[in-house]
Amino acid sequence: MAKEKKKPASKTARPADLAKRLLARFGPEDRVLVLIAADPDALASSLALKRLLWRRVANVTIANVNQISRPDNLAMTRLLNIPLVQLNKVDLSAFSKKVMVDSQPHHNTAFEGIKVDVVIDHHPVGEVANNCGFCDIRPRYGATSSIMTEYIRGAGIKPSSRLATALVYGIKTDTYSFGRSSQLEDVQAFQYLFPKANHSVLRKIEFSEMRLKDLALLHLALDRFVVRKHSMYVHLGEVSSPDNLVQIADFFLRVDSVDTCAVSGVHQERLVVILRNAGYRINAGRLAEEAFGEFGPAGGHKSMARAEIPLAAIKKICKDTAEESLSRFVMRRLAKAAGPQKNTSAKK
Ligand SMILES: [Mn+2]
Repeated sequence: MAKEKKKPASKTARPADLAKRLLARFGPEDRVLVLIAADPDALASSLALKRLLWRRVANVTIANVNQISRPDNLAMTRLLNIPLVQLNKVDLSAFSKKVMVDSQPHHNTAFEGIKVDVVIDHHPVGEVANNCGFCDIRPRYGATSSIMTEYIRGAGIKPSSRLATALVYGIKTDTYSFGRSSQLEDVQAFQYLFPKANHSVLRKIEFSEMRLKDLALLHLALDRFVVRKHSMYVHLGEVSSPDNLVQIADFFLRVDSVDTCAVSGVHQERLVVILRNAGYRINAGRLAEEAFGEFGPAGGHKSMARAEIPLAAIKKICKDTAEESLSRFVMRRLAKAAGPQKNTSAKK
């Protein structure tokens, strides 16, 4: 009986056996704490674990270490009714078992010193995780949601549409809709879950890109934008977070005739420029570097780039830091940087 304890959760074990071994670690008296760093994959995985333990333990509490701020994550927790508590408000001694999904103890300083009994994850294996009683880490997988789907199926559970929706979104998010780091197992889990998901809820979660308070800035952007051929630009003045500039840039790319866009604003004495590009001709990273590299950190890749210029660095060029001066500065630098690219290809 004792020999079974040390055995690591094998990657080749059958899902049914694995599920059995996982569930054998819990008893009806257990008060279980599930620790997560809340993102769609972690949220879905915690919901799956809660389902696996349903009627097998006294209770399950899901605690997130981070503050959720992304609109899609907020919509997901609200619409799928995922009960969460903040980890720093939790009395750890009130729980007899601690489980970590989609994370490992070394991922977050807030996890330090917490002895976990079970870890199920898909990130590269860290040392601490190996010391826990039941450890199933499969770095090959694109999402922990895919692993959890195997547990659900292995345990003979038919997932509710709420759980299926969560897991589908978890897999989609972590694999960038199978654009990268996905495996056959992720596809198989997705295929199984897809018909069971609620697609209008799923679409609503995916479309949740803004908070209500962000609409004021969108209003300003729609009021001010300029279009030149297939490019769009707007300067938004002082913003509370550069993330707001990203939202507007992503929104502009929804316009069919717009391939490239730039959105700028001021945050903490820095002029932040966000570039987005979906066309073939332009390389956003190179454009950012050429236009703004001499003033501050600037770069990125073909489709996304950003520059952060200390306002002090452009003092000599801009006569002041009024919105109009900054807007003109960004437009001029971008036009100049984009110019020679066209010429070199035409010279040939
Ligand atoms: Mn994940």
